[in-house]
Amino acid sequence: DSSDITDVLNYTRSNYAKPNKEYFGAAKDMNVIYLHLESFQTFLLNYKVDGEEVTPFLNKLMKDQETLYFDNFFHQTGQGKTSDAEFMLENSLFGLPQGSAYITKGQNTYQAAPNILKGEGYTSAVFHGNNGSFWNRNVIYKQFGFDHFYDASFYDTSSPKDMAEYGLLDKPFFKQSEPYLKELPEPFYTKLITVGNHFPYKMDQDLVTIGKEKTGDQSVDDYFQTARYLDESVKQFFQQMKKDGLDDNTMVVLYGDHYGISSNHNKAMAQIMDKEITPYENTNLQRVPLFIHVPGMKGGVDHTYGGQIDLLPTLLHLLGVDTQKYVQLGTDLLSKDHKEIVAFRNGGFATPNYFFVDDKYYDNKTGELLSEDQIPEAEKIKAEVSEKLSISDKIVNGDLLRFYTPEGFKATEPSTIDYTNKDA
Ligand code: GP9
Ligand code: MN
Repeated sequence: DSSDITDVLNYTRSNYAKPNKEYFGAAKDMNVIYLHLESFQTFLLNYKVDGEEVTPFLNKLMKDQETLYFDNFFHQTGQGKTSDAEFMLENSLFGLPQGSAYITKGQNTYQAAPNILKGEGYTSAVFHGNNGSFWNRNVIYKQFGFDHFYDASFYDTSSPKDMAEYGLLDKPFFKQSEPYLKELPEPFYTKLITVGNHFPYKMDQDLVTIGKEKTGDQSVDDYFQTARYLDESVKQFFQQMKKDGLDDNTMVVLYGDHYGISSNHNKAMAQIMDKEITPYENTNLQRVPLFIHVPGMKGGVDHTYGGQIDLLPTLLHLLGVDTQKYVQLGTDLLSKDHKEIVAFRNGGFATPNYFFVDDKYYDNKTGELLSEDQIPEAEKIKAEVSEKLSISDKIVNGDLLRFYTPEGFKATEPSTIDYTNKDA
């Protein structure tokens, strides 16, 4: 009931991490573009097939002067896969332990990024070359306050060569998104969701520009080809932005949504990684990339441990927006108060010192199994992780945000939002 919101507010208030002065407002009033890198795992970066880099563009971006690259960033998704990743990014709330909150909690009240940023003068939009109803997006996006949703009906999907299993391939998708993006009033908050690098990673051989791997496991071997295509698509997108004069006033955030290669493929992955994929190594593989490119900002490689739940407060602080009054479960990755405990959806966790996986502890320097009594703080961290997850579940299951409206926050009435394509 409504008294539960008091516990929630006590929790978020005591876990608040104040912004880092060096970065607060570094992207003030800039446009925001999220590039959702489908099924993209960190191990792809700097990986070579036949002596050739799979992701030359992203490898360069890692070293860019104005890009922060996080090499200890993890996905925290569950069964809701893409939708869980989106849910965390828009709300700083976890997806549910079972199913997808996008589907079962599509009518809840949220304090999502589009509505928060509307208060700062932003227009918001999502671009995705698949049907709008997939993952119930066309319903929940209204609850989040997205002004526009350019789904498949806004794109030319008539050429079979341009199509992947889940919609328009990334190169034509970025190309066809250009006119819509240019039309948006600035500043804007947007996300472009790619689909080309999706299981089972089959790609038209005419579009392929790098060899396959040779483990004999089809999806593992082909993964590098679709990842290369995604890398080229992202490069194309950056070129488009430059041409359109968006490069000097836009913050671009690129993130991997979840793993692409599941643990069913550990035998082939052992050949790729050149080591046995133990539960410890499997957890290492749950890293996904996070790039934050801000014109004029001092970049570099940041080794902070964090996850998708932490992205919204990080983003808002870079935009110079105070987050203290919002209910967010993550903390700003750049804050000195950020705690390096990455909670996984199943109760496991990763810290710079330990991994906790399937009820077992591993030393994160050596990968060795540890017993609980070798780690003085184990109980405490485990309890913190389960509290965080259960607070999040309480909020989402109880639709608790309807009982608390932060001062000055105003959500757009969902029934006034219309995503139908009038020209279709
Ligand atoms: C489809 C896409 C894929 O629209 O976002 O979702 P996933 O299968 O990765 O959860
Ligand atoms: Mn996905």
